Amino acid sequence: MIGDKKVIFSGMQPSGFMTLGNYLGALNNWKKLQYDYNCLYCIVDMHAITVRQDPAKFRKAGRDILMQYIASGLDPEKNIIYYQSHVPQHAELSWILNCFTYMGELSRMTQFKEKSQKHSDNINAGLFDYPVLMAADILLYQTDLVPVGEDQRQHLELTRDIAERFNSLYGDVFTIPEGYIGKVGARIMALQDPTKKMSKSDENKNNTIALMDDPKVIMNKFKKAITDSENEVHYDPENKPGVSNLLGIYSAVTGKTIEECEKEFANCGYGNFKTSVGEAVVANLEPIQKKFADLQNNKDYIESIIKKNTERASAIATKTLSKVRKKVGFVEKIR
Ligand code: AQP
Repeated sequence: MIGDKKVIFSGMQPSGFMTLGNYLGALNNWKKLQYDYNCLYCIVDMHAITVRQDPAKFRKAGRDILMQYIASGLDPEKNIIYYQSHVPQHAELSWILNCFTYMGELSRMTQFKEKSQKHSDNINAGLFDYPVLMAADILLYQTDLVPVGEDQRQHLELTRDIAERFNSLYGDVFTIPEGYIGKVGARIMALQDPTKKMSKSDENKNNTIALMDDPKVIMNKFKKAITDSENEVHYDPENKPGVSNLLGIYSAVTGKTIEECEKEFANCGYGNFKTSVGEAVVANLEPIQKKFADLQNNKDYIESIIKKNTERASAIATKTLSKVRKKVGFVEKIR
């Protein structure tokens, strides 16, 4: 708890340009949480270097994501919005927690197995250790709740195990976090291959809608989206993954139920359907794109936000870390 509100921690990797999937699946929900919780929304750049990044593109993506957080409606006064690499306590706690985590536990992590297959030329120790850094992110802020999708559930379980192990040795140091089960955010699939999720790092840009894509580009990508040969708009993710994905997107951006959307597009050919989905997305993103452009022209404001929020995050992180250092028996620092 901070004050009288529970703490929520979540983050996003600047591993590419933020997509409609990131927006509808994560940010859109984060926005709703900011009124009822004390939220930390981190840009997890240290996690992102577990796969190779081009430094110039990575820096730009990192800068943009912070502005996109704000442009999408996250209030930087209410929430703590900051870069993981600006608060070195993440790395420090991560090292300490490494010494309380077993190789066997990390070897069982599904994401590690998947990512090592995908990046078989670069199976680095950071990739293996990713869940411990994530545990440090969460435990540093005495987080109560972590909004996690299915793919991160195993990492949260490990975080809880590490925290319980540490607490059983040293007393109540860490809050044991729980998964935040809220309204499930839409899971958005790749436009050209609707059986896999839309991802920032996808090399085929026709698979993704970037939050900052030009309206013409967005319309074109929707026109090219894969559907099927039935020419009938109804929701059936198993047999009609392309159409169902487009319906899911339309429902998420308009706030209409899937049933309402199905009715709206009954007897409407796929061409018109795709155009309507594209137009709804363009309309939804327009105010975000406008706000983003304003923020880009306001460097001083952005810098002040970064400075203030790093200090706010550091203050909490320092408190937890001092306690941890004392508990494990490190000699006190002389100030
Ligand atoms: N397609 C998606 N639909 C719904 N939600 C999504 N998220 C990501 N893709 C979709 C949610 O966005 C947040 C970002 O998490 P992340 O940046 O830590 O990593 P990720 O989930 O691996 O996102 P990407 O875009 O797929 O990145 P890359 O390409 O680097 O792997 C999470 O809350 C996630 O659920």
